[in-house]
Amino acid sequence: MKEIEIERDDYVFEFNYDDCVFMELDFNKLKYDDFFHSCMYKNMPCIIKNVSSTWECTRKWIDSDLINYDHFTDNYGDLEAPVADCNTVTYNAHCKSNMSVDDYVGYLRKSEREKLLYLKDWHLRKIRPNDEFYEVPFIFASDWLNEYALDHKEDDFMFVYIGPEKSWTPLHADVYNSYSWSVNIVGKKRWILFPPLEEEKLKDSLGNLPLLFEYEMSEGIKYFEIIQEQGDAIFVPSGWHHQVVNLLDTISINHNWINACNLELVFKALQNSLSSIENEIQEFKDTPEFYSQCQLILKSLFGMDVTSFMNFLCYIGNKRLGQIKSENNISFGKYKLGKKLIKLDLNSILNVINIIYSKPTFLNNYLSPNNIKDLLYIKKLIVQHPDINMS
Ligand SMILES: O=C(O)CCC(=O)C(=O)O
Repeated sequence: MKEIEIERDDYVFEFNYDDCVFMELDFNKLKYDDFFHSCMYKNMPCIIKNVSSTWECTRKWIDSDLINYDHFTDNYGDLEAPVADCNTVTYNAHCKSNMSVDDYVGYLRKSEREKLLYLKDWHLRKIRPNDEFYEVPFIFASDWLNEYALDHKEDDFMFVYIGPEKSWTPLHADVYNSYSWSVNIVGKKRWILFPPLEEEKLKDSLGNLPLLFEYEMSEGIKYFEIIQEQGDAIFVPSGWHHQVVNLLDTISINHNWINACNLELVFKALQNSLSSIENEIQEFKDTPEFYSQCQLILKSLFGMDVTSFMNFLCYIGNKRLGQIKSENNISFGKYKLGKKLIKLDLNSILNVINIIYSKPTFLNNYLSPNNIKDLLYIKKLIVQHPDINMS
């Protein structure tokens, strides 16, 4: 079993986007520590070549360098999948509806396609858990978000995307301010990525982002334009806005994920979102429901509320505390988490607990007595554990 491990244990998280450069790495030569240092820990994007050559879907989903339509109708035809209409927009997003894979492939097969339909966010791995059509690359295996979803049998963050040439995804940052990775099984994509806060320069006077960044807007804006070829993975760091266009008929596999390296960024994004909501509805500040209403709005805008974040944090914290001594520390059924990585996980959790404790209003208004008890318990165990504290 492959172990994922960091070699050093003195990581200090600092992000400097002023002189960021876009890196290209080769999966066949890559060590976990290299990816960890150059990308995850610095929150910098990269392309990783040659990721999917051994995957079953690379053999089965491609026919003469194009999508193998028959494979999809024969194996998945009866399944339903969400499909976005790239020509129809409501509330700054594409209209989405469900379609059978048979009907969608029927649409793709046509030489003249009147519409521009993009099948996306399809939970095929969840629907077919025994169908091992791809492997999570080891560099992306420290993934608390999908670990939590799988352990709790909740909706996961692992998707298949199928889009014809010219289909596109509007400008956005990922759910919860998470990382994402995406591998092209077949086809080609153009990505435009913006370092955090560059997107502010694109907003209109009401604070709205455009659906798509156009090159005419590029004056004074820092961005990266990246072509992702077949077999390439792209790593999209936390809080980097991005937009994507399929340059050929393309299938990709995409995950969103959170781990020790971006936990603080996720928590800060949640807090920022909560502060904006509080400001937005401040005239109700003296009503007894104010904070519960803020939580409800947070859930709908950010995707998760404070309670869900605390449950997630405490679950991973307790699990890692148990894993420090045990051998029961397997990720995605095939990667063993190294001891230094587990220590790093616990230290990042301790760091966020300390941030929470430095904000008494947040603590008093949003945390339940049980949340507070759980956080204190985890903090005590981490601080007192002879093997954990890295500082
Ligand atoms: O491939 C696409 O169209 C969009 C993917 C994306 O935005 C992501 O994985 O974060």
